[in-house]
Amino acid sequence: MSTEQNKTNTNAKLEELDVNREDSTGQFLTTNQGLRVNDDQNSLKAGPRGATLLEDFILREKITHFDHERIPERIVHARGAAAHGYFQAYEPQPELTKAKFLLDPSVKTPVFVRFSTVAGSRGSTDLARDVRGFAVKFYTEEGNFDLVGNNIPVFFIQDAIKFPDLIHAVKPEPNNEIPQAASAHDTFWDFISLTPESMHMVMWVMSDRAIPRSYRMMEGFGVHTFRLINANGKSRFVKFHWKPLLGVHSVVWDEAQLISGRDPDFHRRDLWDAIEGGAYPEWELGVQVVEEADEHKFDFDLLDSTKLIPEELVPIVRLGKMTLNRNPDNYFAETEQVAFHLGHVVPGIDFSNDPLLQGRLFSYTDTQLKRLGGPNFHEIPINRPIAPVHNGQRDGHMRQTINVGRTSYGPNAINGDSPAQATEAEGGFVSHAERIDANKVRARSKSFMDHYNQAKLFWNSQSPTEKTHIVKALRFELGKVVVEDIRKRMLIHLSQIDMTLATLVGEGLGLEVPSAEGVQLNKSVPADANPADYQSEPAKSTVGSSAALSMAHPPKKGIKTRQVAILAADGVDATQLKAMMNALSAEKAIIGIVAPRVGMLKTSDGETIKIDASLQTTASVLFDAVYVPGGQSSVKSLLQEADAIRFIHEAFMHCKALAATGEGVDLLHAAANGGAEALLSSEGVITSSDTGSEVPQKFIDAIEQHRFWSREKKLV
Ligand code: HDE
Repeated sequence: MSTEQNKTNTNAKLEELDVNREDSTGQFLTTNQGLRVNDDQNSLKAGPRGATLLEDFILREKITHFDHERIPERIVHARGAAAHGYFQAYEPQPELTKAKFLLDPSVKTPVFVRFSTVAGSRGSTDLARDVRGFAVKFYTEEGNFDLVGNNIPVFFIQDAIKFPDLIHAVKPEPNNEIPQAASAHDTFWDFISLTPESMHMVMWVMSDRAIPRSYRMMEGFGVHTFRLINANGKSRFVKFHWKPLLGVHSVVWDEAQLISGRDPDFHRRDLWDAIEGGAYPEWELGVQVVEEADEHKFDFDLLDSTKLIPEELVPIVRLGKMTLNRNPDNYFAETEQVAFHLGHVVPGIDFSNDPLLQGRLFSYTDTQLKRLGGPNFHEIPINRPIAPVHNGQRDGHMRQTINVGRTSYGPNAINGDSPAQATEAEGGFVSHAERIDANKVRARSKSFMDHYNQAKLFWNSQSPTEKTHIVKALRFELGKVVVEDIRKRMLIHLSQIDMTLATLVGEGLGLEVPSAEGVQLNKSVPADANPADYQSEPAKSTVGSSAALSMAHPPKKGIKTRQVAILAADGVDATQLKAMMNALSAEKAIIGIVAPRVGMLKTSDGETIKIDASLQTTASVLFDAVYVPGGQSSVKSLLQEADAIRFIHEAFMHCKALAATGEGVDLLHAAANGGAEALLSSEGVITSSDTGSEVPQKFIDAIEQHRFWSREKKLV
């Protein structure tokens, strides 16, 4: 596909997919051979009450296809949701890279992005406490570039050889396949408590980063150190970042658990609805750049995926913006069959020797062979590059391409030696010629042996609320662990990070923090090694903090796409309702009218409005804020509904913005369960006993704050 086509407003990949789209509207039903079907209700039988005949090729075709509808789910990241969009560079970056999609700001490079959880099966809940996958396929004119990252900048392990162990430990336990999509069980914490390199990542996973409010409000990270190479062959190390333009937000753990019951598709639906509603999610792509000469200037190793580069040391350079503006047509064909691979790179992007990255370079093609059933998965429409493909690879299961000609080898003279290798100047990929002078060893570099300092950096960087949530998460997770030794070992690790953290978690578990004296904390040690060589020092007392690691600091960015519930029943005060609805709509918030039943609602001035959900079909956890307008009969009906009381109570407990006007304030009183004074005077609760013309703006300002943590009891 030419650059010219990418410069137009069309999406070259979406157009290319057209050939594979099928639309049955107005068409006859056929078999897979195109034969029109006359009777799709009855199989062919020996008489109306007789046995079914083997001859029934239509029945057999239909049932056979059905029997084979499933493919293996991803071994990790099975649960996901995806969308199409494009990426556009801000400025040409020739000093950094020769990758063409970063050189021409007029080019819109098509992308397909899949977000996921890691541990759960395909049908599991979106709101599990887990890392989120953030995988982007760029369909560039030089071939596909996949940036297969997560929403957390570090990882649990340093070497790919430990990945199967980590995943076996976190997956449901093998004897009873319990628990689904949860790390709160013995085998996970058993492994973690013996693997101190995971401690930094554990701090992130126990933080609210692991329960995002929306895929649209998550950061993304390439995790590993990569290389960018410019046209002169100059290589620099980089870390990739995605920064969401809606800011970074999470839910609270109690809410996450309730959402899992109320709407396990919460994130999937949120992404879908936002795109359908034209609120296209956006992220900026950034890089932290490290000159090769500076490779060793940090007190951690750039090749160690359990470490991040604090933004205070290396700021992020924003390269461009990604916009997601189209939902897939078919979940299976696109979201399920998309096949990402770190090894899908374009000239100008290269790898570092991070041993985790190196292992991944093997794993992704290997897994697609099994999951998608053979070596031709690159021909599946969603995986097909928009750049032309020519090579001598042939045949295999489900081959689509009809390669013409006699040659499928090179060199050849019969076809003029085509397809020809490209020189570097012609866009041929040349691996960075890194100098290596080393012994072949199975070893872990000494520079990987600091396991606690960045865990402490993360802890130090959190706000008191965030710290409280980490402590509570650890109490929850370790509280679910049955084997007490595992809890104790974890407390020792936590004490190596921060004694306050360890003590607080210990209090929740009814345990004193045991001494680390003489304990071999790292069991991830080779048989012949001296365990002392694998031991990490406790975190230094001088570790500082990094503002970028906290979700509390980034500026708040409006209330666009925030979901606001308005609780109402017949007789709702029309003036108050309309004033609020107009104000919220002007800010592009999404309003849900929630009433005791579905159908239409009569307002005080006799108008009818559509109810979006009944109190039975929704819950406050599916909204960001709640408003109760006045209207005597409306509020009277709501007061009789336990679900309405609970709605308010839960929203308050989850620290959300609440507003009420006129008689609506009575519902807040009822929900306060005797503590009305405390509730009504809380931050983020806006009330007015009359029509409250100032309430809408105050409410909007409150929603923008996302949550009012002052309502929570702090532990730290
Ligand atoms: Fe993956 N990972 N991974 N991973 N990963 C897979 O590939 C693997 C790792 C990530 O939406 C699998 O197609 C190994 C880190 C995402 O389709 C598999 C190691 C990071 C996705 C695999 C890692 C990731 C995957 C399973 C340790 C963040 C979902 C299905 C060396 C930077 C992509 C598949 C999608 C998927 C292997 C570690 C991100 C088995 C061996 C670190 C976002 O190949």
